[in-house]
Amino acid sequence: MGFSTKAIHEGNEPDPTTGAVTVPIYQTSTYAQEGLGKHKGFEYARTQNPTRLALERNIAALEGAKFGYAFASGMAAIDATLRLVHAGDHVIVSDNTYGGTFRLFTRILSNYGIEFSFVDTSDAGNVEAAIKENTRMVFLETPTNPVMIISDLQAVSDVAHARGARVVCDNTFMSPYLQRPMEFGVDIVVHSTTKYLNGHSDGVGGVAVLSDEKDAEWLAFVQNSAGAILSPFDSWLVLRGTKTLAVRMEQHDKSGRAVAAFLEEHPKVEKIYYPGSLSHRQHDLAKRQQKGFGGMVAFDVGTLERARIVLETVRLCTLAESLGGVETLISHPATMTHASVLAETRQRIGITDGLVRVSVGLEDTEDIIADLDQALDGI
Ligand code: P1T
Repeated sequence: MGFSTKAIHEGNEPDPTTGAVTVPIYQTSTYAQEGLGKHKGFEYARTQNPTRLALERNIAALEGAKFGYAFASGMAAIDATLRLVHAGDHVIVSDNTYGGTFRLFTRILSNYGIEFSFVDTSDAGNVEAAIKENTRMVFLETPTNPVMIISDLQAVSDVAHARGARVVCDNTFMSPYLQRPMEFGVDIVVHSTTKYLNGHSDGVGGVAVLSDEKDAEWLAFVQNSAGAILSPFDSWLVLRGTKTLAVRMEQHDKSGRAVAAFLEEHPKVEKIYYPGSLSHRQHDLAKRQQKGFGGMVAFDVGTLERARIVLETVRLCTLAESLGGVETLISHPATMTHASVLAETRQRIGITDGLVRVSVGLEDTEDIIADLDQALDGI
């Protein structure tokens, strides 16, 4: 079955009671039971909900996983996934992740005896060198938010598995349409469904998918015990979103390439970050493990003042955090999404005060480019 067929049908069987072709929003907190221990597989809505279950099956199928668990946000999905490690365990993390991931690991989870090493995972050799006796997990984000560093999924998985560590990949920037990490050996894929999977900027959510039965059992236990579940309505919104994921990603990718090519030639732009560009040092690796390059483009205009002009002069693009929706969003990572990353780390990985990030939306490509052009003219 092809990707779009799965996206439209997996988990989306017509409703058994009415025949409704879209999965209903089961807005209920509990379910009537016929007798003690006798029920239809649904007892209480934190534990099971048919709308959420449909979404979990849908995204698991798209990533090529057996099991999926949906959470109240991308961060909740990442937090639940980290419950697979315990006090005394060591986790290796890409040194450029979404700022919220860095904050969760360094400010919260490190208080519970989990040790984190942040390394440049774009070189699998760095991962190998950082592995210790107690390393139980390698957490990758690829391409990274916002400077689009790529990690070699197969090489890192090989290195980690040789030492008995699981590999987790945050696949938010690509979506399963453009990259399926499990095909390269990754064990667990996490997403902020807030982004491309929902695709319409109208719901916050997250998901973790995996195939290992024991780990899946534990994640289900964590989902039910800690309770950071995705609501039925938000599950339904994401289910609706994934049906058009393929066509949306094709267009995000097409416009992303065009916007990157425009920015690369622009005299006011000092540097661009886009894996589809031949100037990206990992262009070949991106081509090997991704089906496209997507709609996320970052560019450096040199100073905070110049960045401010661009961010405040755009008319069509909206100055806002988040990404992956139908509308083009523009943001300033240093003060917005990555403000919680140490200043020294930000400088080292290229999140300078002059860096601007664009989530290229689904408006007409020439309108997006014209808007960026007039904003850059303001410099
Ligand atoms: O916002 P939430 O649904 O909790 O997802 C967190 C998250 C996780 N992983 C990646 C790669 C992300 O980009 C995010 C959220 N990112 C933004 C809000 C942003 O503007 O980059």
